[in-house]
Amino acid sequence: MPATLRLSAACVLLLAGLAAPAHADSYERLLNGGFDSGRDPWWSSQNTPSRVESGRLCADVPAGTTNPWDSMIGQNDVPLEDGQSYTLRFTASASRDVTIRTTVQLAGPPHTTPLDQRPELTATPRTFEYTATSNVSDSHGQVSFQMGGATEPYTLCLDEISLVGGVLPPGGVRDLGSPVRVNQHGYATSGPKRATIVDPGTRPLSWRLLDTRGAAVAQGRTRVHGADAMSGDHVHVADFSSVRKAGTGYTLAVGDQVSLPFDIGDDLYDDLRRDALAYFYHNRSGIPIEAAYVGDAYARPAGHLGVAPNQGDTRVPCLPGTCDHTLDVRGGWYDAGDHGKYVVNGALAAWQLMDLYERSRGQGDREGTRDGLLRIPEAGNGVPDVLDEARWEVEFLLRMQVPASGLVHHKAHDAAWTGHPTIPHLDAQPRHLYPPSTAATLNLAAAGAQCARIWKVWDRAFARRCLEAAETAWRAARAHPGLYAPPGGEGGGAYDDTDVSDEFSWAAAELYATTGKRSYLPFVTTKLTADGFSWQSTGALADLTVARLPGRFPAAMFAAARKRVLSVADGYVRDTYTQGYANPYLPADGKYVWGSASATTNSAVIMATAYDLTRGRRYREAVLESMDYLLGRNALNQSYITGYGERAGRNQHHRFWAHQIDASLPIPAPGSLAGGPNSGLQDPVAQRNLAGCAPAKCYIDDIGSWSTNEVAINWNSSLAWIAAFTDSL
Ligand code: 9MR
Repeated sequence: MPATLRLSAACVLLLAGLAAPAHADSYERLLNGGFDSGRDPWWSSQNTPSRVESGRLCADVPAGTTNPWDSMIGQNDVPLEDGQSYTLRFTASASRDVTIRTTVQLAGPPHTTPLDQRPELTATPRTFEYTATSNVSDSHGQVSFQMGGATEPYTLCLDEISLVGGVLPPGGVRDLGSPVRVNQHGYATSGPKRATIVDPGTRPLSWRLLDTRGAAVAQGRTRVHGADAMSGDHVHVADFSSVRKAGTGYTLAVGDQVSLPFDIGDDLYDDLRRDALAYFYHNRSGIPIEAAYVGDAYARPAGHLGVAPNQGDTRVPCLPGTCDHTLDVRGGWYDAGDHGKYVVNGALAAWQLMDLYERSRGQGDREGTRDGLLRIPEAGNGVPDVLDEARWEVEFLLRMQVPASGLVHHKAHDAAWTGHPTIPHLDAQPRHLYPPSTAATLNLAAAGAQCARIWKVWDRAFARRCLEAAETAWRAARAHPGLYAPPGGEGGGAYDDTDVSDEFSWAAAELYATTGKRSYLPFVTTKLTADGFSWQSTGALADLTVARLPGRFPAAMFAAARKRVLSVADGYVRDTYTQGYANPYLPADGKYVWGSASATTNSAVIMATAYDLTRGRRYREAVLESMDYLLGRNALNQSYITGYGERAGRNQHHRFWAHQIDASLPIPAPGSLAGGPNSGLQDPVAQRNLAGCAPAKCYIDDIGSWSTNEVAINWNSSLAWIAAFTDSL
C-alpha cells in the first residue's frame, strides 16, 4: 500500500487514516483485490498486457484507441442487487497524468451501469472511493477500469481494489428444495431404500411413502442420526427397504415435507450404463461426432485433425526448447471441459474401461461384453463396444510414445487456455507435446499390457503392438526413473507427480499378468489401502489387477490382495453408514478433494470388487447407497449425474456443452458425472459463492466452477464401471 493518500476530486473522499468501511453485514464482492494470489480472476484487454508487480496489477496502456472500453482491466461475475448500495474503492497511479473511467456495470447488453466515474491519476498512488446504488439485480456484474482513447502510451497500476455492498451472503440464499433427500432416479426393487431428512428434532419422525396418487403405501419412523460431520446438517434416516413394489413417481413425506419423485424398479441402471459409456464417444478427438449416434444437438465436426483454424494434432511439435520432433497424436478423448490430452489420466480411464470389460467377462455379465451396446461407429464390428471405445484412447496413447526412446510424452495441449465456449474444431491455439515423464511412460506400460492381454482374441496384430509398446515403455522407464512432470503451467492441466513407485508397481502387475515373466514380480510392491486410487496414486490398481486375475498370479499373492480388498471394502462400508448421507467417501482430513464424486465411485468400485469376490450382501448394498448419494441423497439435494434425477446438474464446465453461456449449444449429454464438492474452491465462481462451505456442500452447478463442476474421462470411466456393476446385479 502506498503511504500517500490524498483528495483528488470533489467526489473522492480523503481516506488517509479512515477505518475500513466494513460493518458486520457488509460483504466484499471482489476476489483477489490485493493481488496476493497473482492476477486471476482479473483480466485485461489483449492490447493492454498486465502483470502483478510488487503486489500491484500494472498494465501497459496503448495509445491510439478510440472508446474508453478499447483498453480495459476488469473482473467479471460480480453479484449486484437492485436497490443496494455499493462502495468501490481502489488505489491507482499512472506514469502520466491521465483521466480514466471506472464502472460497476453489467458486462453484456443492456450494459446497465450503476456506477460510472472518471478518476484522475498521477504518478503518486491515490486511493479513490465512490458509492452508488445498484439499479439492477444480476450475478454477472463487472467492475471495470477503462483506459481507451489515450494519446500517448503509459503504465497504470492498481492495488487494494474492493467493492463492498449488497445484503445477500455470498452465493445468495441457496434454495436446496426439500429437506427429504432421496435417490431422485430410483431404488432397486431388491436393494436398500433409505432417505436422509434434514431436521433439528431429536425424536424420531413419522414418514409415509406415497404412490403417484398420493396414497400411503408404507409408513414408519425415522432413526435420528444426529450431526453429520461432512455436511454440518442434523439429519434423520428413513428406511423403506421393505417396500418391493416396482413403480414410478413415488415420494417420501415427512410431516409437510415431501421428497422429489423417484422410481422403484429392476432396470434402473440400464440407461445409465450406456450413457456413462457414451460420454467417451461424445468427447472423442479427431473424428466427427455424428448426429446418427448422438442426435443433432450433440453432433459436431472432428476436432484437431490439422484443419484450420485447428493447429493440432497431426503434426504436433514439442514445447519449444524441449525436443525437436513432431508427432501425429490425433485421436483419443479430450480430458475434460478442456481440449488437453493427458497420457496419465487417459491411460487410467482406458484401463478402467478395459477392466470393466474383464470384470463383465469374468462375472458372466453378457451386456457388458456386447457388440452393439452403444451407439458408436464401431457398433456391429464383432468386437465388444466397450473395447472399441477403449481402443480409441489406446491408439492415441501409442502415438504419444517417442519412437527413438520408448519414453512417452506426458501430455499434448493448447498453449493457452481457450475461452468459453470453444467447439473443438474451432480451437485456434498452437498445441505442443510436453516432455516425456516416467509416470506417463509407466501408464502406457500398464494400459498397453492390459490391452495386449484383452485384444489377443479380437485383433492379434493390435495386441502385439500394445505389448511391444508396453515392454518398450517399461524398459524406458527403468532407464529414466526420475522424469517428473512439473506442477503448474498454462493452457492445460499439470497432472504432476513426483512419486512414481506406485506407477512402477501397477505397470509391473499388468505386465506380469499378461506375459507371466517373473522379472516383473519384484516390482509389484504396492498395496491397496483406504486411500484407494486416483490418477496420481495408482498403487492400489496393482492389487485390483491381481484380484481380477486369480489364475495368473501366485496363489499367495492373490490371497493377500483379496484380503486387502475385503478389509478396505469393509472400512468403506463402515464409512458409508457412519455418515448421515450414506457415502463410502469419508476423507481422513475432513476435506473433499477435487473430483470427490469420483472418490465415491472409485470407493464403490472397490466395494463392488469385494462383492464379486464374496457375494457379500453388505458390499452390494453399500454400492447401491453410493449411487443414492450421487443421485440426490446428499447435502445439496443434487444429482451429480446429468440427465438423472429432478435436480441434476446442467451447467458442467465444458467448452462445447456450454449451453449456460450460449443457448445454441447443448447442456452436457446425459450420464456425465460432475466433479462434485471440493473443499479447495480453486475457481473464482466457487470462491465467490461457496466461501465457508461445509465440505459436502462445496459445489455449484455453474459452468465457471471448474474446480467443482467439471466433467472428466477418469471420473466417467469410474461411473461407467459402477453403473455397469449395478445394472448387472
Ligand atoms: O482431476 C484433477 C485433480 O485431481 C487435480 O487436483 C486438478 C488440479 O491439478 O486437476 C484435475 O484435472 C483437471 C486437469 O488438470 C485439466 N483438465 C480438467 C481436469 C479435471 O478438472
